[in-house]
Amino acid sequence: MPITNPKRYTVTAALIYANGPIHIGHLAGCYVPADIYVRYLRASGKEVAFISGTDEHGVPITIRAKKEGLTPQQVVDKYYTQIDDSFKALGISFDIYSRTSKPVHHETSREIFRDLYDKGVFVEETTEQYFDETAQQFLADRYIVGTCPVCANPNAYGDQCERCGSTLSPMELKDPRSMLSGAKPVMKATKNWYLPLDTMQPDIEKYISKHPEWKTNVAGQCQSWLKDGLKPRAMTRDLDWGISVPVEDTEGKVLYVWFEAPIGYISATKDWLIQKSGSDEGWKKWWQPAKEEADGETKLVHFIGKDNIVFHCIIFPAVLMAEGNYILPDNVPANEFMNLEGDKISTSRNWAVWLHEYLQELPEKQDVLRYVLTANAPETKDSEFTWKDFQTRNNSELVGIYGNFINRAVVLTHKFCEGKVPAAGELSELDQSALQELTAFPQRIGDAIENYRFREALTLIMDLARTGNKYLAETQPWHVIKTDPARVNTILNIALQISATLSIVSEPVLPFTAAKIQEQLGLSGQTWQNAGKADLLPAGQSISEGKLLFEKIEDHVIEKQIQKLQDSKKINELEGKTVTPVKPEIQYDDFAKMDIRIATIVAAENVPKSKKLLKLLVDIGLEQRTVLSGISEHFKAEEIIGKKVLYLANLAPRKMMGMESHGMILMAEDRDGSLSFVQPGKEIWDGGTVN
Ligand code: B3M
Ligand code: ZN
Repeated sequence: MPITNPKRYTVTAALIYANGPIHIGHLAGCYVPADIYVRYLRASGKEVAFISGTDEHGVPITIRAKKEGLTPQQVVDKYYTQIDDSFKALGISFDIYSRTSKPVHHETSREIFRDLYDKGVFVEETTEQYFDETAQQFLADRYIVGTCPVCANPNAYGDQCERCGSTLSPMELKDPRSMLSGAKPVMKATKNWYLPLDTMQPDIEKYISKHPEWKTNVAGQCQSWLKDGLKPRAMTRDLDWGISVPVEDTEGKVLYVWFEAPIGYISATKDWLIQKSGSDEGWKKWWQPAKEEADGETKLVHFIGKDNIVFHCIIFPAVLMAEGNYILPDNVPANEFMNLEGDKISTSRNWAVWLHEYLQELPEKQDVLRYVLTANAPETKDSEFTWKDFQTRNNSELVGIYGNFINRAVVLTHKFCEGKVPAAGELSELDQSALQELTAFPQRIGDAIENYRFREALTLIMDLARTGNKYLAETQPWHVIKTDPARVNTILNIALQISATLSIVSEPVLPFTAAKIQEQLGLSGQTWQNAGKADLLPAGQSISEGKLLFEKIEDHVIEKQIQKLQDSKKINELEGKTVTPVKPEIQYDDFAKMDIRIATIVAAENVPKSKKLLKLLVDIGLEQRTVLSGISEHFKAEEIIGKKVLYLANLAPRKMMGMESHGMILMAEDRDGSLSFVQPGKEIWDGGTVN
């Protein structure tokens, strides 16, 4: 059962690898929802620690270093700064953005490892692993390349083939070689320490069964791991970048990155306190059960993307349970993935919207991005970001509904009430029902956020803005002013009170906008509990005219972004990152059925009314045949007469544009989509066969 009335919240957001910049997938999957949750808790007066930082160890870092020609330390320094800066600029309000390279993290991880080691939790095991004799190093899966058993890609990794997407193990690769030296790796025995998840399974099952409230996508992944049966997992690895193992004779080994990275949340909490007050005193209340009832309970919530579920729901809790002094995650509201313009987001293919670039190219639009990512959050299934949708949501929702309402309330106050909050008079039925609706919103929005339904919360926020617009449309102060100015005072008072509440309840999603509105309205120090009240703004208070909250986004802005993505696609094609996978295996007999031979094009002409087809006459030795070929966008008829080609002679005839086409000319297609005839390397007579 979830903790229902916690005294405080420890909220974490994944410690992303410091090996590349942040993109919208990370934001939608983890950081924006986490920030909404935390901002809501703070507004509700809750005690919260919002913890995150970078994960600076593991193979992803060393691989990146090799690629960029930097040391691992240079890589993590470079990306830590970039990531930290761009999160800040987007208004992600971490209490601490720490790093797993900090001494406090090394110490904390080593302590916990040593504690489990001393308690005899780990199982020591010697296994055979690939070893590079030239580099004198054991090879992590990612450091082994070879031929993919599925698609024959000669550069598949030991854990995955990036061409066909297959998950692999190093032993499956054909012709394995080391990425470090190019040498053929040999098998060598190595000793490591394993967390016996198999024997811990009953305890883990018990823990998970206490949380029927977890999201179905999260519970589903846990169940499938449990059903397959948990296996012992090595908590030390043969690698030279990471945290040294606090046990004798373990040179060349480090702590498994997924053992220590989640401990990073604990060390980051200590780092936060150290930075605040010079000592880590008090860290325990965020991580350990209360000693006395009066200390109250702490609710631990991990925000992550779906690829990290097993580590946060099974492995990290197993470590914490084995240690024994810690609270366990109360919820892990992981999101699914966000796709981009019809394709999976991919760093290596540069198919992403990068946060640092967004902030530069679309300045002052942090809230627009936060809004769109929340409206399309992949909460229950994968979702999709498109620039067109981004534009529509901005123009018709943020400008058309939200901005429009606030703007009208403020402008009308200046026009009719000298820029001061007018006093409300007697309330009509319409006024009363608008105020009644207003009162209910904060609680409904809060409930949605507390239950990790951020899309629903945003819909409700926009419904409140719609309520405001509807109220103005129905009360029509711009007409009423001519006959009943006192009535206008009441209407605008109510419109301004709605604006005030709207600013409070939308602050978690739109913090920059909420701050602007509150500055305009002269509203400060309000809590969630006050939201919905009809007297947030005292009569007589000055309202400043302010600027427009949102601007329309023009087509050319969006087109530039779409063009950028198209450019990446072209580069990928040229670099061969999108090669068509090999078709399923066939037998020689399948091939032998085809009659491919050399032929000469003896005549060619355009087919009237067809954009693509050329009508060709080919000499195949025995006879001349008519072939309709879809190549007129690539070749002019007169240029190709006399060309030798490969010709599939026994393809069943087909009717096209009222003519019969016999056989098929074989063409090769280049990366950019251009075509070429496939020609024999020497003069071969027409009718010569290809086998
Ligand atoms: N560094 C994976 C990632 O960056 C991993 C998360 C750790 S959370 C403790 O996606
Ligand atoms: Zn493959």
